[in-house]
Amino acid sequence: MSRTVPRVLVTGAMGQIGSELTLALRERYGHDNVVATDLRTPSGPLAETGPSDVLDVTDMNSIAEIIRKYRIDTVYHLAAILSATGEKNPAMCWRVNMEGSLNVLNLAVELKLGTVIIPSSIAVFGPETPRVATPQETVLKPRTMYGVTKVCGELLGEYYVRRFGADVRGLRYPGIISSETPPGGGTTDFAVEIFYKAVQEGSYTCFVKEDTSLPMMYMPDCIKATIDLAEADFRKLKHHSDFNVGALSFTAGELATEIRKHMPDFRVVYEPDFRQAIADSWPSSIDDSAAREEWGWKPAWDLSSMTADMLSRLSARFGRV
Ligand code: VAH
Repeated sequence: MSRTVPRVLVTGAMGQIGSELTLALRERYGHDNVVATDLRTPSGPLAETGPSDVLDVTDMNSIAEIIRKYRIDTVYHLAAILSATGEKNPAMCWRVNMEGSLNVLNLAVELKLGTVIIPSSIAVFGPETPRVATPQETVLKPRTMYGVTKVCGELLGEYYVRRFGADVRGLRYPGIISSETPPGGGTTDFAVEIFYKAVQEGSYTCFVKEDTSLPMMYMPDCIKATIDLAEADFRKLKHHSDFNVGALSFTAGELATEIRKHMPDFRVVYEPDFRQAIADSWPSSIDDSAAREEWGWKPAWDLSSMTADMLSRLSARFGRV
C-alpha cells in the first residue's frame, strides 16, 4: 500500500526527542513536509533544514493557524513538562500537558487530521504497579503530576478514537538517552548527564542511588519506535495511545561500569535528591509484547553498543578522542 507523504507538525521540536525526531522525519518525508514548532523560536538545524515556527500549544487558535498555514495532516505532539520540573510546578504541568493534548485532539477531529501521536511514559506507573516486566494492562497510580497527565492523555486518546474515530497513537517512552540535545527536567536525565560529565570532567555526581534500575532506550530506537507506530496499519492495532515499549534496563551503577570499560578512571559519587522518590515509583523493566505483536517493535541497541556510540559522539564533540 503506497503511503502518501504526510505533512507533519512537530510540537516541542526543541526538546530532547523532538529535536532529533524532527530531523529524522524530514529525512524520511522531505524537509519541507515537516514543520518544527516550539514555545522557543526553533534554531540551528531545526530552523535551517525546513519550516519552523513559534507555537504555544495551550493556545488552540495558534495550533489551528499553523495547521492551516502549512496544510498539516499529521501531528507529533511532543510538547510537555516532564516529571521533575512538573513536581516543582504541578499546576503548570497540568495546564501545559492537558490543555496542549486536548487542543491537538479537538483539532484532529475538527480539521479531520490523520495520525496524531501523543506520547505517554513509564511515568504512568506507580508503586502499586508490578515493577519487573511491567504488564501492558496494569495498575496506573502515578505519584507525579507528569504521570497523572500521561494517564489522562492515554485515556483521552482512547476516548477520541472510540467516540470520534480519530487516529490517535501513543507509546510509553522509557528514559531516553541521546547525544544531541541535553534533556531538561526529567528524572531519567542522570543516564544522559553521566555521559557528558564522563567526557568533560571524568567524574559525575549521580542524583539517584547506585542500585536504581529504570527502563531506558537509545534515541535511534526511540525514533524508530515512534515512526514505526505512526506508520503502522491502524486497523491492526488493538491498543492505541498506551503501548509499552522497552529496550534496555540497567542500574546507575551498571551504566557507570559500562562507561569504565572505555574510561577506566571514571568516578561516580551517588547523592540522591528528590528525584530518587520519583525513580523508586517507576518500574525496573517493561513487558512490551503488545507493541512487538501489533506493530513489530524490536529494539536494536543494547547497553554496550549505546555506551560506545554515546562516548564516541560526545568525545568527538568535546575534543576528547
Ligand atoms: C522524565 N525523561 O524523566 C522523562 C520520561 C520516563 C521518564 O518521561 O520525566
